Amino acid sequence: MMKANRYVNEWVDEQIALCKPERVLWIDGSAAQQEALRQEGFATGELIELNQELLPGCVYHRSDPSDVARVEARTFICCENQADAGPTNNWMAPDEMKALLRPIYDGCMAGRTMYVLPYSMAQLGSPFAKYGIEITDSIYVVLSMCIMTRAGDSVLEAMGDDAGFIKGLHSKAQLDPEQRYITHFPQENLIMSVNSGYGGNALLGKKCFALRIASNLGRQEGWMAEHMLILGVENPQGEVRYVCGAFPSACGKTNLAMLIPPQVYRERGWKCWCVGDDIAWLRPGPDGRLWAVNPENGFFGVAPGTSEKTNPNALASTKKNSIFTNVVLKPDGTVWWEGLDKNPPTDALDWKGEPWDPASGKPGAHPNSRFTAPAVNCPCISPEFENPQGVPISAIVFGGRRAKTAPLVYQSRDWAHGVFVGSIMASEKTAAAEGKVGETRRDPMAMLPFCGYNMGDYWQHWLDMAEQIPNPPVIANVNWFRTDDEGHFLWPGFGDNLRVIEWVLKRAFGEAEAVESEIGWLPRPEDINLEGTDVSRETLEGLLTVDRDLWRTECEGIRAYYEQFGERLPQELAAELDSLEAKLG
Ligand code: GTP
Ligand code: SPV
Ligand code: MN
Repeated sequence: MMKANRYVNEWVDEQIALCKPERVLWIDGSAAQQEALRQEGFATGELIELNQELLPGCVYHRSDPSDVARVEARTFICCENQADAGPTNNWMAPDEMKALLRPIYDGCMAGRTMYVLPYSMAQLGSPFAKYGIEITDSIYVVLSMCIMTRAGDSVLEAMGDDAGFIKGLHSKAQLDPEQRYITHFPQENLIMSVNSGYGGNALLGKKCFALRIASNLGRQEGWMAEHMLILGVENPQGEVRYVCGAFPSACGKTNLAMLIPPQVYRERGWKCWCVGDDIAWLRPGPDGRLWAVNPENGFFGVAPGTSEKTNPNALASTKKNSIFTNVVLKPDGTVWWEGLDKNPPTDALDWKGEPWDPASGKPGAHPNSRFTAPAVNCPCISPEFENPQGVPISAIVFGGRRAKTAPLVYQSRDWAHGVFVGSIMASEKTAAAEGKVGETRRDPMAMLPFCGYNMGDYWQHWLDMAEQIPNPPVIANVNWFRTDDEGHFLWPGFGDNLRVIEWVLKRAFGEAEAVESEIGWLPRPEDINLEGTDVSRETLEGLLTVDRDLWRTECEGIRAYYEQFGERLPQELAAELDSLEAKLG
């Protein structure tokens, strides 16, 4: 067992004194220890073993029915000044929050084991890498973090005598929704999460560290932490170009990241490579381009809708050493969810563990049920996935679910206009967070729930980055979710999204045409390859229209949204909005 440095030990000792566990176990990252934890989880019922012939190394977990998604209303940024958290974050003063949390944590691990988990976000030793310690009382969290990050002794070794690790204290406590808090102290690199055991609330390396804390670090240190997938697109000449994509939760990042080219593309030699499906850390490189790594080591993907047809690479990733949460459990020890196939099982248990009748009309899997799968399992994982320097980014696409307003794709005129395009993103709400599904909300850069400081300052940071990247990626907006008057999607989506990405990447290299519109550059219909689809030219023309009336209304919404940022709204963005309104007349 590797010895932790004294800063780590001191902090862990303080948490032991607070949480009063019966015992403490340091996670070393070994397969033997993980197996022992699995066995313990089976014994306590925290985990259920799945069919080891069909799903070797896989386990099943149900979270508490009150604990199935991120809780944005109970997520806080605790910095000294409320203005620094900004109007879009919940805020409490650090001392006040700590005083509130102390009695909740006091003795919360009595009779339980405290697990101390050293982990790295990004490849160990990479210039991007940052280290963390997560303390937790959940075996499910430990095993999930062992998939999602690089964890164990090797991290303590890489940390050496450094005091600069990110501290994360997590306890399931009583899973009491009334006492649930997901809190961040950016000035202390500290995360405290209590009374939840699920997803982004509890796997502290993911949204809490790699986005909310890391966005603060990035601002201080001159880089960016973003809610983005990273996709490598190899053209028939064998050249691989990389694109990042920021879409809100449950809006298609995992699907685009693991895309399989349409048949006509495959026949010509196109290939796609997944570098990351949820988070990108981006730094300016010595060549003036922006370089990205995926700081994670696995996928925490939405299960419903994942199928052999929509995302075979994601499905293949889950076939071994994976965890399934809140899906349907079949009597043969395998799993099912809505959209997997057209044969809902009979005699199965639903996500709550109750006998499930597919004819009941109730979903068997929770809409935010997920798989946790190692990145190495993914058939299309990029050969550059482990590259400590990351990959050079040629394009950034923003996108959301917009039934009407946003066209299939448009390109920004330059970096500042691209920042504007990201800042005005909006999307219809999904099941990935608590609250009403379907309502449109503004979600700038898909970072609304994840930006760890004032969103106005964050936009300024984006604008300022331009100075460090003389050779910036092009920025575009995409929308796979435009519908006809009956609510049917007009664009086939999934693999066919490559047709749009191809145009965006060609624009980045000056290889494709575009026409100017009020909102930015649009492809001409002939610039999007429709070969092998049943999308008509007329449908595509419809997908590329910009409805001036809708956009005028949109501008009113943007103006109202911008207003809440007051002085923190960058001048350049205010000017972009004025200019858009002027163009629309
Ligand atoms: P998080 O993990 O929550 O950040 O989500 P994500 O952005 O990775 O979303 P994901 O790829 O898991 O997709 C969520 C849902 O969107 C699934 O139900 C998909 O089937 C659906 N979806 C993804 N891509 C497309 C698309 O191109 N068209 C349509 N119509 N649906 C899509
Ligand atoms: C998201 O909601 O964007 C996710 C899932 O990726 S969670 O880890 O719960 O944040
Ligand atoms: Mn996400």
